[in-house]
Amino acid sequence: MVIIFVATGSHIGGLLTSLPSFEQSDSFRAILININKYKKSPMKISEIHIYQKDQRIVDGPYIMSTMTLTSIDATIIKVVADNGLVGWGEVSPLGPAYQPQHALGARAALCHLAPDLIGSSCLHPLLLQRRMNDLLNGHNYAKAAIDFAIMDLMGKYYKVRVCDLLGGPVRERLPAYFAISKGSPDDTARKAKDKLAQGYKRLQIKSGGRDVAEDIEAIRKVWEAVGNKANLVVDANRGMTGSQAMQLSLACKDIPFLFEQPCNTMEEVSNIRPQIAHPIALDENIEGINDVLRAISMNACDGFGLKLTRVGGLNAMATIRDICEARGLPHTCEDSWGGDIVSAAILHMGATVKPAMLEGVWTAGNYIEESYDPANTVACTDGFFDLPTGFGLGITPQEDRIGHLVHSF
Ligand code: 0XW
Ligand code: MG
Repeated sequence: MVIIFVATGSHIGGLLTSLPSFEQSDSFRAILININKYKKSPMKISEIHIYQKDQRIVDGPYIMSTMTLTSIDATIIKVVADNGLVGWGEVSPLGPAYQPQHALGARAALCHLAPDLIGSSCLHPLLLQRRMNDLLNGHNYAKAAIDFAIMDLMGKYYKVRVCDLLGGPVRERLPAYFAISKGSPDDTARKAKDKLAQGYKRLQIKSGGRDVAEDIEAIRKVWEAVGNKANLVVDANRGMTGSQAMQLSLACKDIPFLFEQPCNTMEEVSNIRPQIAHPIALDENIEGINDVLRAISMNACDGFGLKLTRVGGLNAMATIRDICEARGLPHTCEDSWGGDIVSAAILHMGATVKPAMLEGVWTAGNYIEESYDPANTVACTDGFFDLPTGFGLGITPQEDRIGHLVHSF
């Protein structure tokens, strides 16, 4: 006679005392313990630790149309699960004025969320996202840090990489692009030539916030320097009026480039779109899934510059990725700034994007003086990034490299 028991952990003890002798033997206990081992016990959040780190900008300052930066205030989070596994997250807003994201705001939001997240499952990112939305409206950028850490934990738990959890990588090497900090036309052209020689096939020229004639001269000199050996992007970071953007585009209509976020609002950009000579990508206007749907409904652009933390993290970005693929809208995978943790998340996301849809990936690695995990640092070689190989994000930050602990829950 075969007795088949399906016992949960909590009933094993009682069951054993009431069973005939064999069933009270060590061999039967070993079988039950094995069953219990394979029962997917939910992994729960047991601790959340928040670190603050100042990231000095190497070769700075970093100059865009609306600001000049010399250092970034980064927030790193360490989420410890009840089985001892650790997941890492990070958010590094590009200063307090770039967008409605602020380092102090990120830490305030995380301090608000953390106590209620203790005890939550680490295996259900969608449920966690909804829980966070119930607790705090908006603040996608702060919630993204939690999202990164949970995906990191899930990967470690299931012994897979984050890109596997996001649908699977289409490649192991990701094409990078280089953003040239705003400078003189000659300096910009020299840097463009230098970066092309280093293997970058997509070059972003910063414009706006100065006389349009100087922007036009910089674009012309870059075109003379690199020609069509690289895909050119002119990124105004919202710093132009519609008339300035039209003037620039029409003055350079013989030069192919993608015009990124020329004006401040989606309405201004969609107004000029029919009158200019270049395809348009929206960047700063995209702060979540709904903004992508609004841009599509307004027929406002031809693609996007997508920042992982701004839109809410990896899972939100995966939804946007699929919408863009369905509508043939190429995009980047990037973030405003960030160290190895953000960079790894960018690569894992970028690896799942259909190649024809990926404009390129960007990380702040070139501008950051020390990595969180020197053994697995995310680095660009010959214009490409190698996808991390370890489980989860594949990054193991060293605690003496992630700044100082500011809050623990
Ligand atoms: C080039 N970036 C990704 C770096 C800075 O965050 C700005 C941003 C952009 O595209 O504007
Ligand atoms: Mg941009």
